[in-house]
Amino acid sequence: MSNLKKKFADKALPLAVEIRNFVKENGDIVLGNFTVEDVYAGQKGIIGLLTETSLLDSNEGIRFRGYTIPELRQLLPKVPGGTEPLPEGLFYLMLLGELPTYDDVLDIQANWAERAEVPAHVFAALDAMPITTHPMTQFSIAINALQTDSVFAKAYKEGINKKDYWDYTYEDVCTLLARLPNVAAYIYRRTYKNNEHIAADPKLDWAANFAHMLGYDQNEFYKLMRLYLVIHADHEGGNVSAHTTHLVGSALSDPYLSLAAAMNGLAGPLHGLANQEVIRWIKDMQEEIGEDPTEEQIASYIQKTLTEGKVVPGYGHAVLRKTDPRFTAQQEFAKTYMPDDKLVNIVWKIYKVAPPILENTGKIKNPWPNVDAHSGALLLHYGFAEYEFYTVLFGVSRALGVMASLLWDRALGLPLERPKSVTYEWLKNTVAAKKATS
Ligand code: HAX
Repeated sequence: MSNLKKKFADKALPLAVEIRNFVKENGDIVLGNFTVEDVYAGQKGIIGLLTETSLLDSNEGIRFRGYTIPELRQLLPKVPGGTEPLPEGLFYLMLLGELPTYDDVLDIQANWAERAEVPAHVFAALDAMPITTHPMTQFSIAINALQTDSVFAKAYKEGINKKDYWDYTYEDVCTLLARLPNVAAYIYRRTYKNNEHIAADPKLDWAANFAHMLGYDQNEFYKLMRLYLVIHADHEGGNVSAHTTHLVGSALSDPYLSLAAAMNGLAGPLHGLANQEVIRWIKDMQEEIGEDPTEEQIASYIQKTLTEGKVVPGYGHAVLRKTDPRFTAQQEFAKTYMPDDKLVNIVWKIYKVAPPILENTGKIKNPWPNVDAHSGALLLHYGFAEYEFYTVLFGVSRALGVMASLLWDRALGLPLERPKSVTYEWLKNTVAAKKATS
């Protein structure tokens, strides 16, 4: 058994017993209630999910197992002489709640490298798709195609004790995470680079190897990829991709099926697709106004977007109420490596101009930028211009968080998710009955 797997079992299995006892003892304690508005508000703010890997505060932003992004940039292991944290280390932290050593990260790297070979039929499935298929659709298809190797699905079919679910899930999670960069790089090279593929370099870390297979071998791009894959990894449990993983996984769909479903959610423009939409929106603005729009011109383009009943991509959030620290981390990276980049400076101008305009609408709850407002400009700086691919990069990263959470779901024996829905008729009758008695 690998070190990480043993440490996870030592931690998770006793905790599952402790939590079961805690719920038995305290299950009747009332913690909240719901209103009529809640029924229509997309469950925002309703506490009904358990996610251990990260927690989001609306003003401060995300903490991964208690650590902010600036803290992670300091504390997670880096390659010797490196400046950005390694995402494998974040996976370890999310899984165990402890900071890894560099050796722990090397262990994960070696383990994932052994599992990374993608079965040929996955590439054949991709090759059967028209080249114009959106990269996120290809990504979802590829993850479903990888499912043929699910050891959880195979073991379940043969019959396993529920106490062992976590074990098979662990194997699937590690194999899936090991293969995702290869699959994603294949989609990129197939779609945009003449089907000319680049073999993995096992000497590189997970993020740098991904950059290498995509065809971006500059050291600075490796750094960007490490940072990118860390900051997009998790955002507590209620966002569409994390929640979908948990929901689909709660039916004991294996990690492949759960992640493919999550990626279909990430592919929505209000969620992960916003990163491509930001660049598309800026390009459209440049086409209409010119390469280097002034602040006044940007302001009127934002007004026009709102008047046309469209969203300004990269701004707003269902939980956050301040600038997303993931935006700030990327801005800091840009200030270090590309302070004079034209597109990056447009992103910064939008940051200056957009919040007061959005706030003045009186209805947008969060006028500040989210993670997607900045990421595309960084990629474009290095010549990574195929913006329809950007959400796949997000997906590779998001897999780290949601797969760590799924593993906890199975270790804790969390049940099928099945919230109650009601009809409008039910609501009207219940409200009328309540009013009559008050
Ligand atoms: N531009 C224009 N209108 C916006 C807006 C924006 N950036 N953000 C919110 N609104 C509008 C909503 O559409 C809603 O309008 P209606 O009442 O007419 O339906 C109103 O303001 C209230 O919305 P809200 O309560 O502030 O926001 P929600 O929690 O409903 O939605 C969203 C949060 C992120 C979906 C929203 O802010 C949005 O659409 N932003 C633009 C798309 C985007 O950047 N998405 C990425 C979010 C981060 C993420 O998940 N990354 O993957």
